[in-house]
Amino acid sequence: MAQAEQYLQDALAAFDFGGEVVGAVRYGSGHINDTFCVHTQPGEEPCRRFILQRISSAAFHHPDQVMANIAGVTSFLGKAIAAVGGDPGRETMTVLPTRDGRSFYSDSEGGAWRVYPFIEGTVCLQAAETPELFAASARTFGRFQRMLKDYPADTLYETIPHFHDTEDRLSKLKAAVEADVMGRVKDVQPELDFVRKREADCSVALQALREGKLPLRVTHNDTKLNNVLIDRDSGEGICVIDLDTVMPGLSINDFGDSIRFGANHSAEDERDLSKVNFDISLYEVYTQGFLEGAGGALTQAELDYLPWGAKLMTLECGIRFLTDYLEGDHYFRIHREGQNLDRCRTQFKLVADMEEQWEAMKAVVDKYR
Ligand code: ADP
Ligand code: GN1
Ligand code: MG
Repeated sequence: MAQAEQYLQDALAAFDFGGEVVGAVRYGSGHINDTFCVHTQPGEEPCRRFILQRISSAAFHHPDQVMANIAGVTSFLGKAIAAVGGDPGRETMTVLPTRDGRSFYSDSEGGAWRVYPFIEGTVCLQAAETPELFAASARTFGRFQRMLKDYPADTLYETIPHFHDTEDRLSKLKAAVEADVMGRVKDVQPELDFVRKREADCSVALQALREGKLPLRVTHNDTKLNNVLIDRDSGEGICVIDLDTVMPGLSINDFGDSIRFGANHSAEDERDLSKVNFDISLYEVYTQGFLEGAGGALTQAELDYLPWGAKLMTLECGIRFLTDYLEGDHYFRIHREGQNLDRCRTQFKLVADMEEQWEAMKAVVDKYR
C-alpha cells in the first residue's frame, strides 16, 4: 500500500464513525487542506457522511492550537445557536473526537487529521450563481461576526502569525524576489510594478488599527463563498466552515475577502483577464447582506473602511499568490503550471477595477450604513 494511502487508512481507523466505512474520496476545492468525504453503511441505517481532513502542515505549524481554537469556537456557537432555538448540528461545525477522545489524530509523520460530520442538504458554491445566493452568504458571514462578538479573543491562538498583515506579506514578496529560487522573477515584472505602485496602500488598515480607529475582533479571516454552506432547499446560508483561521482580526477583512472572491463572474484562476471584472452590483448585494447579518455590530470607522477591506484583501491575496509562485508553489495547491501566477493576475485586475469604482464603492456603504 502506498504511504499516503496507509496514512489515510490509519486515520480512518482512529475515529468511530458509528458504522463500517465503505469509502473515502477526495472532496472539495480548498487550496490548503487535504479533504476527503467518508461514507459509512451502519447496518440498516442510511449512509452517513463525514469530512475527514489532513490539516496542511505547510500552512499550520501547530495543529493542536488550530483544533483548540475550533473546539472553543464551535462549542460557543453551538450554545448560542441552541439558545435561540436553532439547530447546532447544522448551523455550526461539530468536531468528531478520535476513539481516544482527542480532537485530532496524529499520523506517524506528524500529520494531523480531524473529522466533522457532513452537513447534509447543503451546497457549497464556487461562484455567486445568483445575487440572492451571494446575499445569503453575506448574511451568514455577517451573523458569524455578530455571534462571536463576545467570544473571549485572548483565548484564541494565532494559528498563522501575521495572516492578514499586508505589510508583512509585502516584505515576504520582496524576500522571494530577492531569493528568486525558481528563476521566475524575470517573468513577473508587470506584476511587481503593480505592487510597487501600491506599497503605501498595504499600510492603510494596519495604520488605522495602530491608531485605534479600527478594533481588533474575533474574525474568520477566510470568508470565501466556498467556506459557507447554503441550504439546498431554501437557498439560505446555514453554516460557516473552514474555521482554521478564526483568530483576532479586522472585520473589514472578513467583508473584503468575500468581495475579492465573490463580487465577479470569473474563476480565481481565470486566464482570460477580459472576463475578470469587479461587479459593483454584487458588491452592493453583499454589503447590504453583510450589514444586515452583522446587525449593528460594526463601528462607524469600520463602515468607513469597508471598501479598503475589499481592495486590501484582493491586493494581499494577489501578493500571496505571486510570492508562492516565486517560491515554487508550496503553499497553495496547484493543478497546472503557472496557476498561482494566473491567480495573482486575476486579483490585480480586480484591484484595478475597484480603484476605478472607488467612489461608487463608498457610496454603496453610505446607502446601507
Ligand atoms: P480548505 O481549507 O482546504 O479550503 P475546507 O475546510 O474549506 O478546506 O473544506 C473543503 C471543502 O469541503 C469545502 O469547500 C466544502 O465543500 C467541504 N466541507 C468541509 N466541511 C464540510 C462539512 N462539515 N459538511 C459538508 N461539506 C464540508
Ligand atoms: C486559501 O483554505 P481555502 O482554500 O479556503 C487560503 C486563504 C486564501 C484563499 C485564496 C489558510 O483558502 O487565505 O484567501 O486560499 N487559506 C489559508 O483562494 O491560507
Ligand atoms: Mg475552504
